[in-house]
Amino acid sequence: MKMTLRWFGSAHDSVTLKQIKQIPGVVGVISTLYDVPVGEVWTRQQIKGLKEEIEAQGLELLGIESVNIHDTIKVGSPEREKYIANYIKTLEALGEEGIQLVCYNFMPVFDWTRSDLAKMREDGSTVLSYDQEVIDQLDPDKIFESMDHKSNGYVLPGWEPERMARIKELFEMYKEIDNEKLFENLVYFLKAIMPTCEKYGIKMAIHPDDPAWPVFGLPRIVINKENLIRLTEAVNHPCNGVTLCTGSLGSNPQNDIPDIIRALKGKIHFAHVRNLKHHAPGKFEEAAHLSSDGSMDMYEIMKALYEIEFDGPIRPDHGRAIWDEVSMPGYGLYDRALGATYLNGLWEAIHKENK
Ligand code: DNO
Repeated sequence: MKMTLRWFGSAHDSVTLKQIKQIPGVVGVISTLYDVPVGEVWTRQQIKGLKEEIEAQGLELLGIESVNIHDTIKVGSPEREKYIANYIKTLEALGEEGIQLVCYNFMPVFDWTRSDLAKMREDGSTVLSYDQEVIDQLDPDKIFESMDHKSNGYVLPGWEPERMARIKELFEMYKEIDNEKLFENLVYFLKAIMPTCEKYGIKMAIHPDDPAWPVFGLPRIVINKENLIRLTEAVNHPCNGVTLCTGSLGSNPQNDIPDIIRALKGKIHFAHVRNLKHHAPGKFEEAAHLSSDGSMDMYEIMKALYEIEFDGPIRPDHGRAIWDEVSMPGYGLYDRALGATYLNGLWEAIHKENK
């Protein structure tokens, strides 16, 4: 595996490439063109600029998270053809620049959802948390405000203000869309882009829905082993794969993560590894990466990745806000650096045990 950190670009991230370079064992970053609106074509020039900035600090750009999918593709309206054509142009530009991993999600309207971005823990650190009862009280129109309010002034990934301003319209678009329709539209999209992915060796890695169940009555399909396998079989191509996100899939304790990893051998192109603490069904908070701080066995997760010979990029995921750091919630330097080091430690031990 290749240890990486997510980086939002110098205009949007509180963390610098120089700091990332100093985390032992981190060889690259996963980044994006944060300012390009969803659906627009990325140019080679823009991608080259990003790549060169990263390489100048001795790091590699090991993948994109995310090239987001336009809502017309998700709902399958006639305008999707234009946006699929744009997506293909973006993939071509990425391919020409040698980028071979694209993470994306197929969640309607909202990307990841949390009820609190700064839940105070006993030790004074704060974490992102989720409580279905709180979400159920919220008007979906208002959730952007409540998320934005606690974002420390950063634009949250997937919560772009220009999309959120159209939230009513977005909900309207999904009125007729159920799980099956959404799945069909996903398959349609993947089939359309696979020839381009094949040409450039670009691996598409779908990110699971977070949390792994329907929110605000919107359909959600990337939520468990069965659905992930169904998707990899529906478009059975080496470029069609998964971002194994332990935190998203693990929001539902029924999901046995090591078992999902083994079942998806060869289909996991990217891994997000983090821990959660479950309080009750539908209620959890994010934790430090360490197994004993949350509900997941991180050793078993890393062991399963080792066993399937996972060799793609991996990254620690959301960290706690600690040591007075102010950053985009979940994306500070300190706790993610601790996470990367811990995951590297587990990997080294597993590797030596297996020699
Ligand atoms: C949140 C992230 C998501 C993820 C996208 C992938 O912190 O896990 O925004 O990057 O869903 O497209």
